Amino acid sequence: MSVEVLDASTIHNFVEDEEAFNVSVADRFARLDTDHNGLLSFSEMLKELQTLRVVETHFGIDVKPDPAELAYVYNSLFVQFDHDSNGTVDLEEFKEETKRMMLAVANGVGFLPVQMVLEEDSFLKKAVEREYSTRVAL
Ligand SMILES: [Ca+2]
Ligand SMILES: [Ca+2]
Repeated sequence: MSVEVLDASTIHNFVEDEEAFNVSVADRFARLDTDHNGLLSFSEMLKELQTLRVVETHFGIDVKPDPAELAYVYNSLFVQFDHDSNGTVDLEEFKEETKRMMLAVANGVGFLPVQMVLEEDSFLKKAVEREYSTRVAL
């Protein structure tokens, strides 16, 4: 994990850069799809859902909720990804929902840069790395 400074435009630029975003998403999808059937089951998605850290960072309080509560949260997140409710998440659903969540984070962040603790390898971290690399290119 590392502490990075980001604002809404960091996230918007990343999501709107179709190529960079699609590559990151496809790459993550392939790694999560451990049985390589092109679909993510709930157990395959669980690892990704855990990195979202929705529960732990809710209201800025670092809490460890009980397992039943967590299972409920992960289930409802999975349902959010599974747009056609067929019990699995395909690449298109994964991409759409990841994008939606990133934009929701961007709305929450707003235009003032904020410091966030980011997991290595998270999409937000990729957004920050992308911004650094374009800055260097300029
Ligand atoms: Ca699979
Ligand atoms: Ca589905």
